[in-house]
Amino acid sequence: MAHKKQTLGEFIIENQTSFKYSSGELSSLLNSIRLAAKIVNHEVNKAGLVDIVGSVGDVNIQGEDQQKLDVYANNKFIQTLTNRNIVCGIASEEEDDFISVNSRDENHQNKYIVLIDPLDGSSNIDVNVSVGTIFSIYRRKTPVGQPVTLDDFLQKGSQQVAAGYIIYGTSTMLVYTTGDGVNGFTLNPALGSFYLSHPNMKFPEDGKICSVNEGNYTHFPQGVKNYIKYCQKEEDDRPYTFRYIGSLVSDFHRNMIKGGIYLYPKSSLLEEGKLRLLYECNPMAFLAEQANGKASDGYRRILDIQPTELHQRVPFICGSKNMVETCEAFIREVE
Ligand code: AHM
Ligand code: MG
Repeated sequence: MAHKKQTLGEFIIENQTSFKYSSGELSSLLNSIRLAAKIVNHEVNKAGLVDIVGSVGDVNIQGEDQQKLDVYANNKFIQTLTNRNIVCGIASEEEDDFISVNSRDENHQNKYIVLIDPLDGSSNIDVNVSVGTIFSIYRRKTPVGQPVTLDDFLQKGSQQVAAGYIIYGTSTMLVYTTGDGVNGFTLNPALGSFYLSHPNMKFPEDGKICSVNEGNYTHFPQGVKNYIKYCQKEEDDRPYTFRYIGSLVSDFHRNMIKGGIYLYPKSSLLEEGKLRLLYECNPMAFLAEQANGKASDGYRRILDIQPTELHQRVPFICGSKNMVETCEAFIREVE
């Protein structure tokens, strides 16, 4: 007999009590992300139809052109999170500084802070390739009653209470963890509801997919070059397949389902790599570990890194456990 599929809303409520700080606020916060995801999804789907793609003219803190949909997604998530009056602070990859949510939370009673990459992989929008939203949730460190400070945002990834992503792909999915495994929900656009479609997601321990921008090969450290050559060698179960979408969320999602490794190493062009520790690497690392995978900068567990600035970048190696460990071994062998 076919089972009625659980909606994301039902799942959040039913799992609320298993969450150690359960007070309903985290559920409410996750629900506001679910709402913003639907709104942004609607807009992303229209991107080819209306004149919404293209640079707005602004240049963000990373020195990149901002696309209109980035701005739209950024505003929608911030607006939705602020309106619900659950968060005390928000930091976004698209904002220079963190936002202290004073407008609603005058007495600074709210406990949660959110870090968000509202539209990751946005260079893929104008060519109809999947993009994503990445979010990361912490409890504040400063006592309730005081305004948030930078320290609230510079917490180690291991302190995350929840993290997830939305993938705007052939179908739209919301995948998240609250530290008790990873679950994936697919949006039924006709009904406007997310349904549990991928319960308890796990990376296979080994994989055969390697996702890396090989255009940067000559600039990679020797250990990374050696690992790439190893992946390409005809031996045992190799060569592996190389697949690179250029949208972290999509590459991660595919590798989690099929088994694979994603690499954005440091290079002579980008000394710290490209990806941001707080908005991209920490949430993906939390998801990876919750799904039996692994995430490292080549030497250290991503979740153990003490952040020193909001927009900090870090080399990122993430995916099936055995593949990440082999890659780390190649990197260590050289240095
Ligand atoms: P963005 O935040 O500007 O979109 O950049 C992050 C994206 C990742 O999603 C993707 O994996 C990577 O940048 C691709 O970078 P590159 O084009 O250098 O390979
Ligand atoms: Mg990004």
